[in-house]
Formats: sequence, structure tokens, C-alpha cells
Amino acid sequence: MNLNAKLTQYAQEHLLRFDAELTPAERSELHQQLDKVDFAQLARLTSGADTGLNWTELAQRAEAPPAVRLDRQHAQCSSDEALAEGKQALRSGRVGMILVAGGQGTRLGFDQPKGMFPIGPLSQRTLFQMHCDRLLAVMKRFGTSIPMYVMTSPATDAQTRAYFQQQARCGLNADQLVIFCQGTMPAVDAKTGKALLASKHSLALSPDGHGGLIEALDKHGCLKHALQRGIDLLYYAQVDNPLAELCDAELIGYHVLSGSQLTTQVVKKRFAKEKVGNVVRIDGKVQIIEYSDLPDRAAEQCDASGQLKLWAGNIAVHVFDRKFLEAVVTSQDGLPFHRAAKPVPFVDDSGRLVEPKEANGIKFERFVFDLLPLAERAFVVEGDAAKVFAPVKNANGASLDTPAHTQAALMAMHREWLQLARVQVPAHIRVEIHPDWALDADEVKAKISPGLAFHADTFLR
Ligand code: UD2
Repeated sequence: MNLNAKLTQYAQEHLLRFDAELTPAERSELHQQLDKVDFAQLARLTSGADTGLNWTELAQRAEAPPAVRLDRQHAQCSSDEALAEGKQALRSGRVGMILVAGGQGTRLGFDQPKGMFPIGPLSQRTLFQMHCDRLLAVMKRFGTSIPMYVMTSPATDAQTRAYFQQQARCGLNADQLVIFCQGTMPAVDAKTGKALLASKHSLALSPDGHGGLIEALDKHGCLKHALQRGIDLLYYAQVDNPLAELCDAELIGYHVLSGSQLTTQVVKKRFAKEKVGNVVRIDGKVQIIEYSDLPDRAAEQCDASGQLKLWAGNIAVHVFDRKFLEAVVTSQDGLPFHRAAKPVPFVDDSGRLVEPKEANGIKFERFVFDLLPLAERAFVVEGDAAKVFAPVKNANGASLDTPAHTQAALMAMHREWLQLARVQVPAHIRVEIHPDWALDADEVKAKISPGLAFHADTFLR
């Protein structure tokens, strides 16, 4: 079927209304974009056939998920058993790392990929560098190689590639770094469902959400790359959280021993309406209700002991079975799309660029955590928020999740490791520890003499 007929079939023929005025290069660009769009899928999404979920009703039925809590009591296996199993999995090269980094630092007032944001409190290492340093230290400890799959978006791809090239891949070997770009979805007019043009010769496209990961991993050959290297476990984290314990042996061990397809690390929410997804169980299935979808009443419910009933906050740290992801790729529906009403600049019928202040368009995004209810066996493990979660989301000055908060959390953790080793670190002294020097409190203890005192800011490396 030619392009014209295809567009007419889906009532999107307006996309060619400027075709006659375009240069050959412009026409080719537009036609290439249009060829890649799945208009049947777009029609399903805009027809109302997919009306979304009733979160209020679902939230009423939501319970806390079954989870291994921080005290590690009542778990089917002990923390030591999990640790031993996870170490074995790492040593035998079964683990790969996925880092999603499609976001820009716009909310931080940083006009580059967020991964390039300098966050090391003393070292000024970037988010990318900190994640790579941790991964390299894990590789060294377990004498193994762990490839890192970094997902970018069209907005961050070129700069991210240039960054890793300039920085000698942040220390990773050529075969340990795979950078691939996520897909896009056309934005549509909220009233008519018609796709919007960003210019006369290009569609208004936006990233398809971090859930676009699954399709992108397949499309760019990453699942095959992992298979060929004997990797059957993929550890997942977001670039914005430098505390994420990439390839943590205990979490991997719980995943393996529980026979889970998807294991997720959660933290106890600090307050009811904290901006983290809520990991819950509904009708026996573990799933996530995003903070923006959870009604206040459900968020604020407490149990008999006065604790939040829906306590488990999503920090976007998961372990996936590679085979589970492969099955999702080949399943008919894959992950559902969420719709977000947003202001979307567009070219109107007269060819004029309109830049709306209010939401005029709908963007479609997939969320990686929608994999949870698709898993037959999912497992939830609580981590200590002070040790595993300090995301960089907002510019300094905001009340939460700023670079200053993240740096304070990093330094507090490193100070605690030193204090556990009976090293004196006065309150005004700032400390940062490079993972190559020590990856955890035990390693600090093994390296440093008790009784030592710090008198100046120190970056241990
Ligand atoms: C996300 C989770 C939320 C909570 C929180 C923890 C969603 C929808 N919500 O909230 O439940 O756990 O994180 O920090 O995920 N990204 C891409 N491509 C995209 C969109 C996002 O790579 O198309 C990456 C982005 O670079 C970032 C991460 O995904 O590393 C999270 O995205 P976000 O900052 O939009 O999500 P947030 O903070 O609202």
C-alpha cells in the first residue's frame, strides 16, 4: 500500500498537506518518518478503545506487596544465602547491566544529558562516571566482566556517545559498553487524535518512555548480545540515582533463589504522597501505581500499627530474567501505553508554528515497571533508602531530590562507613569514597586503621 493510501486509511492524510512545497530532501525525511509509524497502533490508542485504567477503584483493592523487609525476617532464604548465590552469579558472568539515560537535565537547569551532570561531592564525577566506577569495582571484586547497556533517547544520543568517547568509555572496555537509542511515538492532537507536525516536513515525535527499553533492546541486538555472552540476568537502574547499588549481589541472589522473573528493590516511603511509584499487590499480582495516579485517600491509609499501608516506594532498581524480556518482545501486546496531556508545538493548516502554553496534545509513553504484572513470578526486596536511593531530580533550592540532597546522602553514607571502621570524621569534614578504593563498609574496615582522624575534606581513591 502506498503512503497516501495508508494515511487515508487511518485518517492521517493531513500529514502530507505540505508535500508539494517540500524540497526532495525534506520530503524524503518526512516519508521516512511516516514509514516507521505504526498507524494501526496509533489508531487503537486514539480511538478510545484503550481508555486507561480506573486507578481509584484499583487503589481501593491495593494491598502491600509480599516483600523481604529490611530486617530480613520471614524470608524464604536468608540474606547470607542470597549473598552467596548472587556472588556466584556475578563470578560466573551471568549478569549484565542496563542503565536508562534518555532524560535531559532540563529540570536541573542543565542543558545536556542528565548522565553528564557532575554530582561527586568532592570529585565532581558525573552520574555516568559514578555508575561506571561502581560497575568496574564490582567487576574487579568478582573477577568478571559485566557489559553495560546504556539507553539514550534522540535528545541525548549524540551527546552521550561523544561523552563516552571523550572519556575513554569511563574506563569500560569496548565490549563492555553498548549504547542504543530508544524509539519515539508521534504526539497527537488531544481533541481529534490526528498526529501533529513539528514542521512542514517532520512529525512531532517524543520518546516512547523507559518502557520503550524492551523493544529497543531487541531492535538493537542487545538481547542477542547478552545471550551470546551467557548473560541471563539483567540488572536495571536509572541514571539519576548515583546511590543505586549496581549489580548488588544480595538482590541478584534473592532473584535467583526465589525463581523470580522480575525482582524489584523498594524503599519505605518517607511520606504518603512521596513522588515514587507505589509497589502494591492487586488481585494477587504485584504491580506499580504511579504517584500521580494514586488518590490521596489511598496514599494516606495506615495499618493497625500506624504505618503507611502502601509503604513500598519504587526506586526503579530491578533484576530481569533475559528470557522473560524475550517473551515480552514476542508477545502480541507488549507493554501498555500511558497517555500524558502536554503542550506540543505544532504547525497548523496555514503552515504557521503554534507554541501552546496549555496542553493541546497527547504523548504516549511506556513504563518499564508495567513488566511487573506480566511476570508470573515477581519478587520484592526492601532496601535502606539512606543507602540505595538519592535521585537527582530538581534544581538546588527545591525541597527534595536536588543535587545538594544527593551529595549529602552520599557523604553521609561514606562518613558512616568510616565511623564503623572507628575513624574520626568531624561533622564539618566532607568525605567521598571512590568505589575502587572501597565498595562498602566492610572494605573500608579492611583498609583503614582504627583511631585515624580526618582534619580536611578527603576524597579517598
Ligand atoms: C520515576 C518513576 C517513579 C519513581 C522514580 C524514582 C516513572 C514513570 N516513574 O519517576 O515511579 O520510581 O522514578 O526515581 O518511571 N527515561 C528514559 N526514557 C524516557 C523516559 C525516562 O530513559 O522516555 C529515564 C530517565 O533518563 C530517568 C528515568 O528514566 O533516568 C526516570 O524518568 P523520570 O525522571 O521521568 O521519572 P520520575 O522521576 O518521574
